[in-house]
Amino acid sequence: MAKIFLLSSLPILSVLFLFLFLFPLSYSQALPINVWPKPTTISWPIPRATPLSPSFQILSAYSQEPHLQSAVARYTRLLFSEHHHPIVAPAVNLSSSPPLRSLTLSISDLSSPLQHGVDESYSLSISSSTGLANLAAITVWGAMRGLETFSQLSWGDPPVIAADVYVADRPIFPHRGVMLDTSRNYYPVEDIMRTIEAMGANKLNVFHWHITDSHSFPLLLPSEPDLAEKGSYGPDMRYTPEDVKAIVEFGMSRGVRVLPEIDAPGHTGSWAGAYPEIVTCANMFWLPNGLSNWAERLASEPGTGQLNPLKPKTYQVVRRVIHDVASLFPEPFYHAGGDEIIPGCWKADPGIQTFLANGGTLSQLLEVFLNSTHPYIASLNRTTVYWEDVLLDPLVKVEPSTIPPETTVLQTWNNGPNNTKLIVSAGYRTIVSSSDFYYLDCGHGDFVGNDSSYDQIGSDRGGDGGSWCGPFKTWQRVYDYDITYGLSEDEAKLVLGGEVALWSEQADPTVLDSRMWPRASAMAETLWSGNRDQRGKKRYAEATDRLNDWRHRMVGRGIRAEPIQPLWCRTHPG
Ligand code: CP6
Repeated sequence: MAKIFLLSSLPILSVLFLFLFLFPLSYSQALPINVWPKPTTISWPIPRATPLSPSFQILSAYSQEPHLQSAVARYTRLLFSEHHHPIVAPAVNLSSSPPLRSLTLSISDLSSPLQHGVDESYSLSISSSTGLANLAAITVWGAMRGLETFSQLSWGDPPVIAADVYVADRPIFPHRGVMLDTSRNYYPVEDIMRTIEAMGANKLNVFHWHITDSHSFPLLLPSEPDLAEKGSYGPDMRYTPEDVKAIVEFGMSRGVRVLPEIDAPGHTGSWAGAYPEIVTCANMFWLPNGLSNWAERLASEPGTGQLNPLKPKTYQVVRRVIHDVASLFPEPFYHAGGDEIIPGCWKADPGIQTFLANGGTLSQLLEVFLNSTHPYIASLNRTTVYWEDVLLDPLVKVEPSTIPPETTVLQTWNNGPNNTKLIVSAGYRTIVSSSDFYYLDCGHGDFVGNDSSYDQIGSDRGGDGGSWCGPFKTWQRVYDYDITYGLSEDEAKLVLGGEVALWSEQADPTVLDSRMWPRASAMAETLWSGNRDQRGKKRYAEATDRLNDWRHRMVGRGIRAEPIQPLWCRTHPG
């Protein structure tokens, strides 16, 4: 009986054996190679390295694709640069095979444009016996992801590369973004480009550019030049159409879309320099106890200025702005803002007072604005992205028919997973940037006592008359966040991805890199391949060493990412 039992359960036992002994070996033990974000599958049966031949070449038959060619040239340089290394070289032996001579690219669909949902998968194999490596991808953009992985499999000077590795990789979420606010403080073009460069290296693919706000309007538009001329911080703090073209091109060469946001109708105080007649409460400032004039102003934020939905002139200006932005940015998503309408700001206008006295509501006011702008944006073949407020803010939320789900994406920010659920259960696609996890600006000296003293002192980030978004988000907190938490499978399908946000009340180029990196890298991995190991456990310990090495590599590439640990932790591993 016992014998029969043993015999019949032999297959089960052997599976159990495999599971208990081999599984932990192959999965829980960190490979000595560090790639960030971790590929979906990577196998390296015998950890060994092979030198890159001094005549090593990336072979691409696609010279007609200039963005790919620029990536090939960039990665070839990077592989042989002395600055691109993990903190400690992986402790592996050199293989006895000849050096690696080439990496050959093969791409099946050269014409897929860089847009939402484009295929970013790739597979990569490095064979030491033949001295050849191959990178296969469906699209140019997938090939760029594979080139990045290839570069991270290499280290040393002269360089070696992991031998006999096989990688098959693709992202979980199609939208993996970084938002940068260039209105509160100005960022020169080179800082934006450096950020996009780092994004590509982290396999992030959407640069959400919050270009304008109440503080400044730095975008020079051909049909509405007065907005920047009167609304920017100065002539040398404007983005010209040539700057925009250069940034968009730079993004294409890194597989990063540039998604513009012109926030309206709220957050438009800066439009009043050119058009005071279409902006309500333009000379008033938002404090928690009500609107205030300049003399009483204590906080560092103008807070508001709102476009007047009842003035026909508003739509002449807004449409020209939308038209120009759509012709400058090829991106099929257009972010139209729609956040944080402050009722008191609209109520400061006599025309709006009459509208409300006659039974009109604030929601109807916002509907008037959206009904006159959303169809226009759609007519330019753009999907409109709004902040969640247009659906969720009880004071101004609009009829869903005003924002049809087919042409609308809603970006959540205010209240974590519950808001995400409200958005997707109403049938909208969503981008998650919950401030509790993904707002990177918060927590640097913004809380200085109880609420009222905080507002009086006014040395804070000044946000919105007292909103407080501390404490500082650690990389672990960013990494830990599951953006589809609490959603059904069908609801989760409407989550396009996520964005970390760097609002700039207390950020400018001097702190850009360290505020952004490596915390944005943490989200990059969670959205690319998840934050759990093969057994479903959160992979902090393993991720810490890898992120530490990745941060070091980023610094080598000119990104001043902040440290997450002392060097000692990698030079004296446990
Ligand atoms: N500016 C704009 C902001 C914020 C938003 N929109 C913001 C609100 C709360 C916090 C941080 C930033 N500064 N235009 C919200 C989308 Cl905590």
